[in-house]
Amino acid sequence: MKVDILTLFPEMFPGYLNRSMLQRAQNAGFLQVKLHNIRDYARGKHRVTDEAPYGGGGGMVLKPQPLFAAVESVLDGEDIAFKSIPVILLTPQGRTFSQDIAEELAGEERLVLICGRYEGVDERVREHLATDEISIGDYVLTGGELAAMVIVDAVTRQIPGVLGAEGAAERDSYATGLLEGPQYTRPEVFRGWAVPEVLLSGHAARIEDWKRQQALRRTWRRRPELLLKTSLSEEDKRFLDTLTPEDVLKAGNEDVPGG
Ligand code: 6GU
Repeated sequence: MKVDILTLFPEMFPGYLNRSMLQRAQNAGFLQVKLHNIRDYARGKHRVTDEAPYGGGGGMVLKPQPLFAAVESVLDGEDIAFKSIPVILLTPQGRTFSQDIAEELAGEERLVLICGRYEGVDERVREHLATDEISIGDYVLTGGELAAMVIVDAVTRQIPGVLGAEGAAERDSYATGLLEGPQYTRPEVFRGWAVPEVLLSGHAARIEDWKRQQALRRTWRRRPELLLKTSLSEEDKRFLDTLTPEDVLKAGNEDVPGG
């Protein structure tokens, strides 16, 4: 996949993108990221990229000209005319990013991501340049740069072959539709807190059942609405039936963050 990122701050990206899984994905040819400084496409001696809004109201608005010029330089006219390549404006007003959207975008050969600034982007960019608008959640960020990195990360994990262990992406929280249950590593006892005995039993089937039940319990306690959207076996349902509201109270909400 080839991703072009249009931003006023290209220097924000390499520290995240050129490490770990994203670095390996690029070295192995699964991912190619090109950063484009919007300012390079602005006209005039001062290369102005934003100006005060018409009608007042304060703040600054990204001008359409540098953004259109940048996209037109990155894509050819046909791609733009036929909207064959997603041009995604990152803005708090966009549709909320999710694992489903990550999977959808992983099917594309190319993406163009435009990092907006929080004060605004000229409406003609939305109407006549962007093919999609995405937000990463209900809070306000200073700009779309973090959102672009979030999207590149989540999408790259979905590209077949990127994750080493076969099926690792399928096992992720949200991909299974359940939250992941607890995990432990060495030592067996840390400051008096022991690893659950079943995990040391070497009994593969019992361990798998336990992990599934832990994931079901944690999802039921923290994000019960996810259970309505995922596919559950008869065994899953029987296990969930054993969980009661009292069970949560008795557990002192140990499974709820801050609970
Ligand atoms: Cl994509 N941009 C900004 N500025 N704030 C956000 C966002 C994007 N997603 C959530 N908050």
